[in-house]
Amino acid sequence: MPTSKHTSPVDGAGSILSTVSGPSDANPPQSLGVSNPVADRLLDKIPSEQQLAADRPYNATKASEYGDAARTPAEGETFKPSTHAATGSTASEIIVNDKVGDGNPPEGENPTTDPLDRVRVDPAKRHLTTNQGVPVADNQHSLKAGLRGPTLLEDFILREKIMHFDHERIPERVVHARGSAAHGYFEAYEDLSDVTRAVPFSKKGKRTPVFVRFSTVAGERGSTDTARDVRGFAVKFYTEEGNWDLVGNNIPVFFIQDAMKFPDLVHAAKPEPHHAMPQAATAHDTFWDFASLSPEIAHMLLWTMSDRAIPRSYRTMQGFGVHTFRLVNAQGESRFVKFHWTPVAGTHSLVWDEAVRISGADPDFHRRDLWEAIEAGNFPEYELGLQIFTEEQAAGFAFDILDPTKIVPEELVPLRPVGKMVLDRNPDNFFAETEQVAFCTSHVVPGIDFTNDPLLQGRNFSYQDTQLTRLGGPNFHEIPINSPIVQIQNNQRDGFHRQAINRGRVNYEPNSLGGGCPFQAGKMGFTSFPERISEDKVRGKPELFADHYSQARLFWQSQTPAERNHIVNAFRFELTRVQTPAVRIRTLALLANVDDVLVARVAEGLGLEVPEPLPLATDAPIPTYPPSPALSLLSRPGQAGIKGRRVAVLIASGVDDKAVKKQYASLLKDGAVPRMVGNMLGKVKAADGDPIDVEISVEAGPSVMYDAVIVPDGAQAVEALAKNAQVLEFLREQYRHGKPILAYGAGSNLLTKAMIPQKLPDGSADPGLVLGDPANADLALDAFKTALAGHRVFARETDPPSV
Ligand code: HDE
Repeated sequence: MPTSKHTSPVDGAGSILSTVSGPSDANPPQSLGVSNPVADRLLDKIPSEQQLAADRPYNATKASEYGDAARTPAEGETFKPSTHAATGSTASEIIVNDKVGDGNPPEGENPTTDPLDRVRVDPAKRHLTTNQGVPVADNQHSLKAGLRGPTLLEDFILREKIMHFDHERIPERVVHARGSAAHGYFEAYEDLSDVTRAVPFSKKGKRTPVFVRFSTVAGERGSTDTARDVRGFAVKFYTEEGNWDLVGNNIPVFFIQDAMKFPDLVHAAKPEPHHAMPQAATAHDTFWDFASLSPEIAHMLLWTMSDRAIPRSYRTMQGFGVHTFRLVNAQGESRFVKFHWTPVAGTHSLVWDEAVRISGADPDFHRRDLWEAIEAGNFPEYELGLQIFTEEQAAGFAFDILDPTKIVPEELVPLRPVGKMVLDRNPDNFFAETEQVAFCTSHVVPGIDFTNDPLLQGRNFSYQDTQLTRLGGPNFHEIPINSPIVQIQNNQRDGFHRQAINRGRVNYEPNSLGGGCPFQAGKMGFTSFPERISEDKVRGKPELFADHYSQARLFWQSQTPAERNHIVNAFRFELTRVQTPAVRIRTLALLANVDDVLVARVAEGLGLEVPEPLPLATDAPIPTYPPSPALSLLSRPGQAGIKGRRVAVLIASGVDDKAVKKQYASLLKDGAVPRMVGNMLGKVKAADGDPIDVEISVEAGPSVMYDAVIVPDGAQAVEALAKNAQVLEFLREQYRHGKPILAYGAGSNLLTKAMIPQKLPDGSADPGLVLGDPANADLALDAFKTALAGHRVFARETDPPSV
């Protein structure tokens, strides 16, 4: 044992002033000879740091890392330094200036996780600067050698501005490139701690901030919102135990059963590689070639050819976690769970002809709708429902719960409503938030765990990996929208765009020089559910995955007649655009395994015979299911009434202004969004009273922008409107797309001119066509509102359309 002890108060001071070597064992010096605040802190720092190391003679938790003991990880040991200086990087950290701060280094703090306000930038009363903060005198001109001379390389202001502009784009997401997002919160209805320790469910009324991004899958960043496609429904919960990302879709199943097939699926669905067409569409040969050779896709195809793939709004579509996940409680008990989001506004979709026209009229249709709804305080709401079931229940199902092409029918495991999500704030900046948000299925929190669904397992790699390229490095968690609301503390360091300035020299664990911090959390931390596995290492799929058709059939049989018609039409449309006859026939052979009527109708639409069905992948008996009404879009009309519905009020000179304004105000009062639509902008002269401002022309806001239309009374107005073929087309489209139409008095002449039938094709009364008596205007308006709340009149549809 070294025994040397200093006798003079400065003995050993030189070692404290050095960064290499020192006495073997010594009392610390009492003085460094000089005295100033930094040296005084150094005099405290080094001995205190050395004491910290001495306080930890060995790693006491080491033994707990082995065998059964490792199942419950021990909390790391920590040691309190005698001075705060001990764990600092430098004694000079107390020096104060405007850049380094107040000289009072925060203990146990990571301000990169503070609320977003810390990075919201507002230029009020500020002059322009460069990125180095240099005031910019002239933002109009580059620096030239003479007014007519060449631009000088010296112009650092121009170069910085152009350089930044040149690099404004980042790679778009390889899938789900087109999206829109909003902030909000999730509020729990009840305490679910009996089934999960996940904090968002820990007590009734608990609110957790969320950021939600909705997206299409196949289209590029600037593609249309209303393409036929699956919609992403990704929710980031900012919990007190870290971020939980529930990265779901608006359809509860998926195309494939193993992550290995994802690149093939996406290549087949994206524009064909030789000519890069078509954009945002599966209606082309390569998709259907792949699909018809991958019969596990059958169930998903039924969903994507249904109206689910053309939602009316992000506010009116469901969301699903798709995979089976686990819930784990504080006792370590696990149950399986499926996540369902159900829109309070009901599930409503577009019709295909309308979706196609919207793509031209307003490719931002869904983005605009979400933005406008939130700006108006009409906050989109979704109820979260859980299907919770045990391993024993799962073992009794006719399908494998690890197969992402299967649902758990609600008749088998009902939905348990557990909370509500409200989206109540638009982002400040699309790029900083919506574009830079990074969802990863591997972001889970204690209480939520994975299953062995082979798609989910692959996703857990993919999402983190893709951010490296998209967001430029491993520090994407520091981008403000991605940082959690709780501390990030670990020994990960450096990399592109690192923002945290880690204090101290300790960047490893275990350590003694940092007092053991940050230490492992032990049982309060995330522990994986210890599922027992004893199997051969293989490539392959479980046998039940080989049933490709029973749930596709269940879906088809659960649809209303109108929904079935739409599915047939969608197959017909997509396969008509396909050019290779063999691909069409093979797809029919696939559908022949789903339903005889379905395949016969699609075949007829293609001018083909129904071929022999594709061979089945299994001899095992195929399960049958009773129809599930919950699978029809019409089973969830919602509770929003006419809130958020857009109504065109057609006007022209001669309109009865009092009546029109009254209808307008009444719709507004019920939360609808009326607009005065005319031949062109400007004022129209009313029959009596004040002129009315046209808000938008039929040209700029065609029929597909509205959920319904009101045609006013007034012979002169009707005559003016009737002269505009766009108005007549407007009304015909309203009719064709099943939308409620209210015509007062002479307004019905406009309907006649547009050749709109007054009865349904089967001769019965049309509930969406209200011919109002101007003398009894309120009665008609009420009938119109009821029709509007009911969304559409599918009974008008004929194939081909008669209007
Ligand atoms: Fe994704 N998916 N995915 N996916 N996915 C991505 O991650 C991937 C799958 C979903 O708004 C990418 O950050 C693989 C199913 C949504 O930012 C990428 C597989 C479901 C979003 C990726 C799947 C989804 C993505 C692209 C099969 C529904 C958008 C950019 C193994 C449950 C999230 C990114 C947002 C995005 C990979 C299958 C939903 C490439 C490998 C199943 C909502 O990592």
